[in-house]
Amino acid sequence: MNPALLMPSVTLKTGDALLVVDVQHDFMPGGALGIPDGDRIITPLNRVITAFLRQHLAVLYSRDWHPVEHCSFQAQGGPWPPHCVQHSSGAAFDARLHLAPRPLIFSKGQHQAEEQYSAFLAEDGAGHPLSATLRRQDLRRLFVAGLATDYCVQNTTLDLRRAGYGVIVLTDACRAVNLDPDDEGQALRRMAGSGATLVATTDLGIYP
Ligand code: VGL
Ligand code: ZN
Repeated sequence: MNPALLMPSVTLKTGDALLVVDVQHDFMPGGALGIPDGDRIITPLNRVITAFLRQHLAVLYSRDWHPVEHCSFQAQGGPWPPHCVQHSSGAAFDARLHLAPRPLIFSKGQHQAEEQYSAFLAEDGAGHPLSATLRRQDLRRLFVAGLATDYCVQNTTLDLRRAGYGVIVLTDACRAVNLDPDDEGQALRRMAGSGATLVATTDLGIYP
């Protein structure tokens, strides 16, 4: 039997987009809300970004983008230390992350009184949500990678699936906060249960 039938690799095609979730300084080890091994996603993620750009496929970026007194911060009664405050150095993309030549950037969590883990309705500077971009550019299948598996990656994936998009989660290019040690496993199970495909970047057929 053809081994390719046993181990199908995912091939990129028209209508695919890569969504790079919250690869920001504050989520890296040592950052305000540092995620264990968060920096280990950079190398595989950059390889995938390069492959998408080479094939002229869309690469979209979300960022957590909070006002100084955001409701998710502990001083306001929320669960998190202050992080990703708008225009702060901690909110900047990690310096090692490849940015597309004219990156499309969608911000979430900008409204003081709302937590927003999902990037699905995140807005660009002009207020247009990511969901409108997906529709306008006829993007039907999203490859999702970034931080954090148990928050933004999970919530975004579940929203995309509810809206009927194909989702492929790049597991080696994601890391979890794991407030509870099982959070990552639970997030992966929920995403798979929603119909998302979980694959490693090494299964993308983008390596020579
Ligand atoms: C996130 C925790 C707090 C995320 C955002 O984007 O995954 N996690 N704020
Ligand atoms: Zn946040």
